[in-house]
Amino acid sequence: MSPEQFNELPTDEARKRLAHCVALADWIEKLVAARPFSSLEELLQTGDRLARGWDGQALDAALAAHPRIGETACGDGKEAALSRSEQSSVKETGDELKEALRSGNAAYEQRFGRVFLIRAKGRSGEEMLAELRRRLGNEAQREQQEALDQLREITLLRLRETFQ
Ligand code: 2AL
Repeated sequence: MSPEQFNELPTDEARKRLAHCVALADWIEKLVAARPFSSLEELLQTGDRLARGWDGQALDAALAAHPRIGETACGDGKEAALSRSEQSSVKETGDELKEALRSGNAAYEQRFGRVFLIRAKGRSGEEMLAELRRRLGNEAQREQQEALDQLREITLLRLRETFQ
């Protein structure tokens, strides 16, 4: 789909075309309402600007669509397929790393009360484990901001792919 085609869609259809980017109806609504876009860059910048308004509540709501790092997303939806492709680097890693991610995820959930979120695309399993361990040392407010930044990166990657 091109930005021009997106501009022309009925509101409901336009919402559906963004549904896999993030499980936040408000962000989708605002991006659809911001049409028409004169370029892909403008569309992406608007998506980014809107995502910078997310808070802790938005983070908790959106996490529902992000399986743990190292756990294959089930389901045949577009979102699950995206998640599997984003996390493909972990699939090829060894059992030791998978186990380290599993116990790191558990420690993170105990410490912060939500799933560890990281933009997986472009990162190896080792890199994600190192980030998980580093972020476990964050103070809660700082970690919430890092998680929100990661959520924004994932969403913008998915948005970009929607228009290719
Ligand atoms: C994910 C996911 O499914 N894709 C991605 O980039 N990150 N999950 C997660 N817990 O961070």
